[in-house]
Amino acid sequence: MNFGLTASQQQMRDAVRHFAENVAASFIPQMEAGEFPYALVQKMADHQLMGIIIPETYGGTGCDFISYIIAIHELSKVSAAAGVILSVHTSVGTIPILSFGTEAQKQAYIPKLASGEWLGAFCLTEPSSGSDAASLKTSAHRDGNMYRVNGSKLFVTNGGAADTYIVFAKAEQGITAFIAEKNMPGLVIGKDEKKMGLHGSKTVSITFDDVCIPVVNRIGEEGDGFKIAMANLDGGRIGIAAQALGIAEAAFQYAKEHHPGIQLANMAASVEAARLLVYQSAFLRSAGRQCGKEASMAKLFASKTAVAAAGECVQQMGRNGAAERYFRDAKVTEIYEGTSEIQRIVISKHLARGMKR
Ligand code: COS
Repeated sequence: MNFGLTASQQQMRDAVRHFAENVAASFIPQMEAGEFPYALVQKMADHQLMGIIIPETYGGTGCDFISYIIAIHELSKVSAAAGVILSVHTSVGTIPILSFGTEAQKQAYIPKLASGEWLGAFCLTEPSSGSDAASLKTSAHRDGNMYRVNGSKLFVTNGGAADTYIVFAKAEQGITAFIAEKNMPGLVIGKDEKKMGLHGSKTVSITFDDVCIPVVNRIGEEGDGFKIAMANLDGGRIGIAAQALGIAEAAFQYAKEHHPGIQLANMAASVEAARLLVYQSAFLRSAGRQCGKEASMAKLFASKTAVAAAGECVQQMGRNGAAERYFRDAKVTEIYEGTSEIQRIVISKHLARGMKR
């Protein structure tokens, strides 16, 4: 593994760092007040971040997966909420179409998502199934050239702001993935969740009340949905690990500036270890190699490090400045896109199978 970044990856890092510090930072007060930052998403689009890993043929920026992870990492050092908006839009809102969609679906959706004209979201979790994703209850009944989709989804990041929703429902042959659009009759957006952190990032419930989704919007075959969800969550988990790394680094820097000293040594070592795990998993995914185990390890460790670093920061600083925000933002990285318990299950399944990279 090469530990250095290429010249273009370094350029990306410097450009996103500049954007985060000079543009994204100015939206923090608005986001902390609970407003979704539509104008920031537009600026992210203007800076070609919304299609960062989408090939240029579909209107994207054409960067590699490592550059995408750099972008989330740098954004999240300044605003973890901005980081998750980009991560969900890309990893689980857009990539399922790119990886598993038909050419017609790619032509219809990817250019709009890559340009940032449209925002993407992902609907897997339900009121009675979170970690046990396979037990979801939303149904999809084939009716001619349509599926009638009925059920409820919970904790949909970007929900309400998003134009497209990758939704998982049980059809005759098993869990199936579909592309739904926000204006489809019967797709009802619920109230914003009141969250302890990540203010400004939208989280809603969504009800599918007899939503007619055309068969041409089915991703893959009936029954392929679970594997599509899992395969995309591998990449999504690296994105959330990068977000957690950003929070951990920001908390560490903050503590270092205000209370430098030997008590920071453990935090420094953990942040460095998290960085290595995050970039190792990104390197594997970028190379098209198996990365399920490494993605889960990166998420497990980076989220734990973010919570510990932000906690230490509050221990030293109280709720002064950004310390409190880091603390509030860090916790969910141990919960969403698979809890830490789920990451341990995924890692142990890999260990049991003796799977190599
Ligand atoms: N990529 C591709 N396929 C995968 C995969 C991956 N990363 N992980 C599993 N699969 C496949 C398996 O190969 C298996 O296929 P076969 O039936 O052909 O052998 C199938 O999916 C079922 O896998 P597995 O037996 O591991 O599934 P389980 O139901 O036992 O458990 C867990 C899977 C618990 C790991 C899964 O339900 C999970 O990740 N849950 C958390 C969901 C989550 O992250 N929710 C957050 C929502 S996004 S906000």
